[in-house]
Amino acid sequence: MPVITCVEDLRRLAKRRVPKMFYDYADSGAWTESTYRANETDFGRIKLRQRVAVDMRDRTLASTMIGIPVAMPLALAPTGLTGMQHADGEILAARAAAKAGVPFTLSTMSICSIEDVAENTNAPFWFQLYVMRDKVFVERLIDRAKAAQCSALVLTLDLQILGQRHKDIRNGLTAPPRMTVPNIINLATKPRWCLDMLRTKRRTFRNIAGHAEGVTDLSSLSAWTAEQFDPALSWDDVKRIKDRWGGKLILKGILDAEDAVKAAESGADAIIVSNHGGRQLDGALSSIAALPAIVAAVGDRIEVLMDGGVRSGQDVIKAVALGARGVFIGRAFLYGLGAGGEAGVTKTLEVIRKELDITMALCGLRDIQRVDGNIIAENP
Ligand code: FMN
Repeated sequence: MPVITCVEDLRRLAKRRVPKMFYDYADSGAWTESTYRANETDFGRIKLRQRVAVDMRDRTLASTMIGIPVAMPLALAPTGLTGMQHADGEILAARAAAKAGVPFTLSTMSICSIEDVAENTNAPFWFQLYVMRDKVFVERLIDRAKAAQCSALVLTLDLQILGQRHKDIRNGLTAPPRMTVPNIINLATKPRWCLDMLRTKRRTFRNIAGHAEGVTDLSSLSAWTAEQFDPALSWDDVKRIKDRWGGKLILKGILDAEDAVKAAESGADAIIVSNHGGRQLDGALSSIAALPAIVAAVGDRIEVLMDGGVRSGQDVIKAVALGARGVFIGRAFLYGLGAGGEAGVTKTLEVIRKELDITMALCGLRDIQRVDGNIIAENP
């Protein structure tokens, strides 16, 4: 792998190695992408206080998320089609996360199934659930996550209806997918990706294929998937799912303080302040901008986590300073995966860890669990 010093280096490398339709799927947001961009740029507006002549020896990044020890306050976010950034992507990312001591979250819409990841890794992972119209399928999925001993369920609430991304429509990444001539020509320029893909048997939504009623082939699979997100999702569904699961529950996709209050009342263990990486409501607040009001509303009642735009250790520390117990990274690890498989995800995590450690020291702190709003500089 060439010299990598930051997540942006991995992004550039992934862009060269991953077929355009799948690279674009990761590196895009809804419509004008204004929220997608704001997720990143709003972090840049927050400035840190530089401190000097304080003892910076013996630093620690260790913390907990939902009571689970983590080597740094960061987890891998659930991302659909991860096995298309790199063959067996979910297994490779889960292994890299386990080595780094941080949680990996498997998406409902993953290529590798719950069982694939459980059989090919040896650390517990978290499972992300979408609420589908097919209640029997959802219940079975919860039971499968339990059987695989997933240590938390991440229930995503901000996808009752699919947002739209221009790039996916143009690239033919729709249901059913369209194999356009430019796609085929582009694939021919990615021989390594194609070879890896030919070597694996995991090339479809394996949580769904063979498990959902009436899904027998690729075309019935894509038709089923397209119409399954449940527009009638309610807080009663959250309760029903919580009861069936019975373990640690995280509610993902909260961006509004009123919803955060309802989430806290639901008895979940944590919420993730998130706009789905700018992929759903274009024009919504960035996650980091939404975080302080949500922490003020429910921070004393429920653990608050966040995701969206985290690309560096500085971003992690800013989110923690504004009240997040931890963050999730989506694209940052997908770029690593596309750039270099498991080694690439490891690189993402090493880069962010190093940046977080140095930033914490330069802010005059040795323990990540003591980071608070004091490290944020007032804007002049
Ligand atoms: N969130 C889910 O809850 N389930 C998914 O299946 C899912 N798929 C995603 C696929 C891609 C390619 C991306 C980029 C995000 C996806 N998300 C999904 C949202 C992420 O979990 C997370 O909220 C987002 O990526 C955070 O923003 P970031 O990419 O800027 O770190």
